[in-house]
Amino acid sequence: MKILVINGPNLNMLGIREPEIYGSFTLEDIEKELISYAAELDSNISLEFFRSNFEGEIIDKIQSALNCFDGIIINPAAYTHTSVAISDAVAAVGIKTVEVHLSNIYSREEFRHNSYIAPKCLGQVAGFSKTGYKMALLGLYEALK
Ligand code: CA2
Repeated sequence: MKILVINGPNLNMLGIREPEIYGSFTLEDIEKELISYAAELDSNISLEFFRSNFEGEIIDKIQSALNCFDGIIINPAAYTHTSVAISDAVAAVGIKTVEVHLSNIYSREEFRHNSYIAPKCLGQVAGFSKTGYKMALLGLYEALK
């Protein structure tokens, strides 16, 4: 089972800035934990990680997943609230996708309450910090196996 994990803009700043909102761990910490968790769940799970600040690169990566990946975990970061194009890409490839947010976007500013991408996803996990990525993987795994 091949799972693509996509992280959007500014998430490379984790562990460097704003620890009071996003925690003091790095994106690499999240990726390492997810690799360990995947191995615990099922040795047949393989993960590939991709991170970009650019909307078009994220769309290219989603399109390239067609016929290559069984599932996608995506934290689109700020593009969550703006990107019809990423939403269209997720719908176009038809790959089961789970949206993740470290923070609870519904308890933050009003503009963060809408996701253009979540309606095209199997589900959304928000507010559980880095554990959310593991929750997303478990949900995808159960849906795909
Ligand atoms: O809670 C999440 O995971 C978000 O996707 C994070 C985005 C935000 O725009 C979404 O509304 C919710 C922001 C990512 C920025 O990450 C930073 C990490 C450390 C320091 C500064 C930014």
